Amino acid sequence: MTATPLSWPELEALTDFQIDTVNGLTNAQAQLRLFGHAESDVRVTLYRDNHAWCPYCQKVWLWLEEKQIPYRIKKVTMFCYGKKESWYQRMVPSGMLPALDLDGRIITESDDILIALERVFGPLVKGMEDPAALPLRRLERLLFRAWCAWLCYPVRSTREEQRNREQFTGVVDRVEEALGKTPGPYFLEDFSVVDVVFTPYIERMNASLYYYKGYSLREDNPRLSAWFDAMESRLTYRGTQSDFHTHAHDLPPQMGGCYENGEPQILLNKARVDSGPWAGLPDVTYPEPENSRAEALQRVIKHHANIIRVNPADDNLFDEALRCALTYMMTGESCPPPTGSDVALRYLRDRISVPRDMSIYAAKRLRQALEETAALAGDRQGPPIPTRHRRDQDPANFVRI
Ligand SMILES: N[C@@H](CCC(=O)N[C@@H](CS)C(=O)NCC(=O)O)C(=O)O
Repeated sequence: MTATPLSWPELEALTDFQIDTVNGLTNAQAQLRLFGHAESDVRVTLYRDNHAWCPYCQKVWLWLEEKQIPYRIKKVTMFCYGKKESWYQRMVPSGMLPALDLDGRIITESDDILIALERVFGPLVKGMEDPAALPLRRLERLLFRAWCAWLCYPVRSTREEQRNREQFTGVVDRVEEALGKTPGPYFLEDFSVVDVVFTPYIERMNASLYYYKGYSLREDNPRLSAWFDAMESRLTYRGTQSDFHTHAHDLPPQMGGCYENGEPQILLNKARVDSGPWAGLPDVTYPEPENSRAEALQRVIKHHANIIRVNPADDNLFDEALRCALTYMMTGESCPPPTGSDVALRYLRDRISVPRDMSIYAAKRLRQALEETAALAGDRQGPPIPTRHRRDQDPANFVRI
């Protein structure tokens, strides 16, 4: 069956998705988190990136969410996305994120931020400087360095590539061993600050190595796999969780480059991440929530004027094409978009950012609907995603109109 595109009001009638950003589940849109407290109880402001992507911000974010500390969120532009806000550079001259205002005192460096928060609000099960946490924190940095050495530098020979890979998997074996020392899935007896410290980069390693090296961290290592599953059982983590596509394309400018290794597996992996199907990728394994399509639809409707404005295509053409994709996503009926709209639909497909725009399953649904609708118009791809900067995502261009 084919359908004609629904109008915006008709689409709006198909979603009742709503979240309480302030007191509800962990989400990337909130500017205030109260967890049932009064606003006058807020002692903390977290300065973080607009894109809800910065790994060091995710660490502090997850900690605050787990401890349910009331806090405000102020979003700042990262250098590779656009111009850093001058008010922020006056406060933090390096412009680095995250920063935290705790009772009027500005703290930078994510580890120092967590230590300062622990002093006021108590540890997250164990303190950052607890003798049980310290060796694991060192192991996390070792893993991080081995990952950078493998991913972020060009190699001169396959031997060098192999050595880098072995150096990384050697540290992964030590992580597996550390996870094996406790009866449960976490690094210590219970979920703790140590899991929070490991989370941002393990998530980014899983995505980037799958995409650039054809290596599946989550699938190849049983204890890390169980650890990921345990993390995904936490609604806090789910709210901060990103997907393979977002990481694969946000990492290169931040890391100064990500280098492919030319293995046949990466061609398959890259095709999956870039063109789908997105369902079943090992970036998420908890069951898909029933409202993921309704979420994707609500998020697009809310920002549709801007989404259409920033798309390089003609506004009317893309308005109709986008409604075709959304109609298909919600009704399952194929809805042929206007001729020539394949590029415009794929431009958006390539620029859904998780969790900034929507949660991981909502993004998979939307990417899939955009791709399948684009395929009805043709096989032209959008302009390549830049690898040295992401000014195509400059927050200044998305200011509400
Ligand atoms: N050691 C710092 C590292 C923080 C860091 O590298 N932040 C990056 C983002 S991931 C940053 O703010 N870079 C400047 C920018 O991108 O604007 C920490 O732990 O907080």
